[in-house]
Amino acid sequence: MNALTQHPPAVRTTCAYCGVGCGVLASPDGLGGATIGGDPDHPANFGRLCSKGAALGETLSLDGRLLYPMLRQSDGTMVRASWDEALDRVADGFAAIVERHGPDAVAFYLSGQLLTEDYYVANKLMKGFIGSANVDTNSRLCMSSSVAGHRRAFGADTVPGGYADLDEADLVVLTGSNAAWCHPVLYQRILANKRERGARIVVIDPRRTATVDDGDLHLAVAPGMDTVLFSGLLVHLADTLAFDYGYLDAHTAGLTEALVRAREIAPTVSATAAGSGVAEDDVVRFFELFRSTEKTVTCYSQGVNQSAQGTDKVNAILNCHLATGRIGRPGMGPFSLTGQPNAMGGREVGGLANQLAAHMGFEPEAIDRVGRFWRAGAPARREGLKAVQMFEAIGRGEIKALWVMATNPAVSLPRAGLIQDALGKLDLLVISDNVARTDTIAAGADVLLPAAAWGEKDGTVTNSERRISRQRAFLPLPGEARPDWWIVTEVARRMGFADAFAYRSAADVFREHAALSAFENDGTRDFDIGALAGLSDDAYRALDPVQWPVRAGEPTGDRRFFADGRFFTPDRRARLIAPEPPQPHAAPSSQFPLVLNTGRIRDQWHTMTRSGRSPRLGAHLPQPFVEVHPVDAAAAGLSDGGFARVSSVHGVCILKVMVSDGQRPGSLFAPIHWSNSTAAMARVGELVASVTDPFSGQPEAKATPAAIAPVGFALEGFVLTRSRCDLPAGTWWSEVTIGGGLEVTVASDAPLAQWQSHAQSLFGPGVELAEYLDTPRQSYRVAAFLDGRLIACLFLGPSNDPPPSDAVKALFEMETLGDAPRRTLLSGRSVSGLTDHGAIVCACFGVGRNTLQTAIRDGATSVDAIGTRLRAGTNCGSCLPELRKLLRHSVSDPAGDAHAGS
Ligand SMILES: Nc1nc2c(c(=O)[nH]1)N[C@H]1C(S)=C(S)[C@@H](COP(=O)(O)OP(=O)(O)OC[C@H]3O[C@@H](n4cnc5c(=O)[nH]c(N)nc54)[C@H](O)[C@@H]3O)O[C@H]1N2
Ligand SMILES: Nc1nc2c(c(=O)[nH]1)N[C@H]1C(S)=C(S)[C@@H](COP(=O)(O)OP(=O)(O)OC[C@H]3O[C@@H](n4cnc5c(=O)[nH]c(N)nc54)[C@H](O)[C@@H]3O)O[C@H]1N2
Ligand code: SF4
Ligand SMILES: [Mo]
Repeated sequence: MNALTQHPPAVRTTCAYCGVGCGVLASPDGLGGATIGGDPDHPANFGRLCSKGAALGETLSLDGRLLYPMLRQSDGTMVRASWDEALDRVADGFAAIVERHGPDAVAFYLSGQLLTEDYYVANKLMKGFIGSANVDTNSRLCMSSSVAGHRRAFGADTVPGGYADLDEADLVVLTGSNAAWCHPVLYQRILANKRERGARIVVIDPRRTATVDDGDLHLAVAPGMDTVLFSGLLVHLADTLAFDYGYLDAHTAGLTEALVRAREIAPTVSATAAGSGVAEDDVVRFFELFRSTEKTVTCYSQGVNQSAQGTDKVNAILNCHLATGRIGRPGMGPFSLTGQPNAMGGREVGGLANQLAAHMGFEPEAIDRVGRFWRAGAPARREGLKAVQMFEAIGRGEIKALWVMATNPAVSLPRAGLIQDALGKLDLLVISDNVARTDTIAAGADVLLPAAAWGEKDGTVTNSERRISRQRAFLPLPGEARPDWWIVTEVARRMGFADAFAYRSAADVFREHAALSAFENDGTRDFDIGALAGLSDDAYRALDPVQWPVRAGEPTGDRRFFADGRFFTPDRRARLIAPEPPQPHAAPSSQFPLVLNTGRIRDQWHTMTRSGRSPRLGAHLPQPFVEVHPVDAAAAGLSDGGFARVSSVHGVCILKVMVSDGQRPGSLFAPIHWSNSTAAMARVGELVASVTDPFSGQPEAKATPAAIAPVGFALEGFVLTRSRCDLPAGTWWSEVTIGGGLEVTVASDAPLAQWQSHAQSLFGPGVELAEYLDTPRQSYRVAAFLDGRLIACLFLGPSNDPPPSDAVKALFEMETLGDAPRRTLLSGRSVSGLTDHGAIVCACFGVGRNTLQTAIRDGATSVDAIGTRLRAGTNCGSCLPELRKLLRHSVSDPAGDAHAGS
């Protein structure tokens, strides 16, 4: 490229997605898009990105974006408004309700996807100036059990170690974590340690997930029974004299009670095995590995946190590390893997309803200190309502105004349907989002505020290892979108708090946040970034990733907490905690005999508002599904690839069946990503009970009693379309982005004739239809052309033999078709040069299962050989676990029917 035509240099920023917090280099193309690469200098990823990060460039289009403020009119319609009108409506609405009903009649519901600066001003406005602590966040559904467990054991919400510990560990225990899919870059780092240093890996998960690599020990724990396993471990460590009594005496309290309780819960290895549902031999292997390996890191995520006993699970894990003194030193320690890009930043500002600010709670001294720092006349004096309680209070009409920022509660909270109804009851529902269409918006927003999105917003995020990194803008603000901190600041000014909200930039907010962390902090508060309080605008702009604490007057550099054995409790000793004996919360009944587990898939992010825009990401697991063990599938009469009705006492979903022996018998697993905006009857939050942990208030999202039964549709097929279209009433559908448009899977009991008569209205006026109907075979295919361009097609067949879409999709991407492909289109077969590559396994290079199987049959019998031949697996590595699985199955079963996804 000639120097004159070169684009501006790449902008260093941080990934939009998970808590690994990878550094990204974004090179804008000047046309609203950007090329994305990993930042080789970022200490979280050293240049690596996973499939989601690598596809960020495919998610930048403005289609479907919320670009202007919108206000509800008295007739119910939403119309575009000016920022002044919208901000006045929010400020006046909140002020009027506070005046009439008091500050606790209003609430904010925030998100770990806000930047720290956004989060800080929202928290300050509610807790400092409106005077209520009704600020909670989706982190309640995510990290709050870890927060509560940390605070009980350490006296503060401190993550002791860092990623480097995972490079140095000799044993990595992953419990309740599908890191291969959810923290992929970190997982690759753990695998590199295994490869290069021989580290052992133990995975504790009811499912055999992609995280279980060859040779690892997998403990398929019974749902919710981690406390039994870790109590048994504590007993075993005691009985084999593996405790570090010097450490226990000098630095901890509570051992006796914790050990007595552990002995009640899991007195012996066989009691542990029986209580946790793990084979005794495997329990012994795990206990021995843990006992004999000093450098052990235990990573935990939602299988631990999202539990009715989540906080006790966390403390049962922490007990084992404290009892062996394996904390605060290189290569060892407990490690909470955080979910969202800024879950940690939200905890730092105090975004949870039971925190005030800067890792301070509601102790009188803290209220006084924060009140003086903020110059707040009437700061909140007691904890506010946690998410589930907050929405219950909304349902009862006690909370009358709610501002939702950067989260989609009508999908992600338990009993999603009930949440949607509750939202509809509010006097004032304000939503700040990037997109114009979500289930939460559909609940009846009164004010929609267009927020700056990733790539446009500017500020900081903190990752799982306490590293603060800059998210930098590399695209202009589209339409009238504005940063969240600006929106909140403008509302605060209009509510009469202009002096306290005089920020001109994100840097202004950051400096104040940093100053508060150090304010009257004599070292008894872990969160201290006082050294950053004096950053100039330029220094903030250029800020390199930095791990906290960064105390004023101390050198910066990575550091571990608790190296000196001093904790943040009043006596500076850590606490071992006696957990409650775990009980399955609602025992399976004859009506709901199974346990529904929910979670994530590799290539989608939550409710898909960003990841759902990428064709590459959509290709991996394109339909909402439920995973079922073969024994349960046979008992219920389910067949792989068919449909099932999954129900709980709260609701019903209809999902595709995936039979997998990786599933624990008696358990079902369904991903959380689909909503009423992207599918019919696939919003699994609908089914989940709102049972919460007594300490953290975190809902149990992994174990809801459920039932499953087959559903037969007469017809099944797909629509490929450039834009959304209205399907006949009663159609089951789910959509995914593909090259050039959307693929909508459809299933229906309507007669073919009804579909045929619907075809014209389906694809709009003026289209030219090419049709093929074979009534005896129940097959109907129609393609719609407008001015010679293929704009949509519909393929339907009997549900036991639905038409495959791969070949048609390849033609659909071409838009204008020559004569030959136009003729072959309705045959559904591929034309020469376009092969049927099967479901995509490697998202980076678009390599499908059929292509991989052919290569394996042709002699590519290792991951490396596949990489050389097809490049699959050579970029981000997210698909390596699936490649290995395909290889395994192709060797043992040459016809090969391994599910790439399971
Ligand atoms: N691809 C992708 N990555 C993501 C996200 C995403 O949406 N998509 N979201 C991010 C966010 S916000 C989060 S919080 C993290 C979550 O990351 P993870 O916690 O790793 O993901 P989940 O799939 O929610 O659940 C992890 C595992 O817990 C297991 N589990 C269920 N019950 C139990 C139990 O009783 N005990 C044990 N030990 N395990 C159990 C489940 O089978 C599941 O495999 O992922 C982050 N990364
Ligand atoms: N059953 C079940 N339920 C779960 C879970 C589970 O495992 N099982 N996991 C829980 C967990 S761990 C989490 S983290 C939650 C996630 O659940 P949610 O937070 O509800 O999911 P998201 O899709 O991430 O929602 C983010 C919304 O904010 C918008 N957005 C993104 N960036 C910005 C921004 O900068 N500003 C503004 N204003 N808007 C923005 C997006 O368009 C999107 O609409 O789900 C929870 N719910
Ligand atoms: S692991 Fe993937 S999703 Fe997570 S921050 Fe890194 S690139 Fe982004
Ligand atoms: Mo999360």
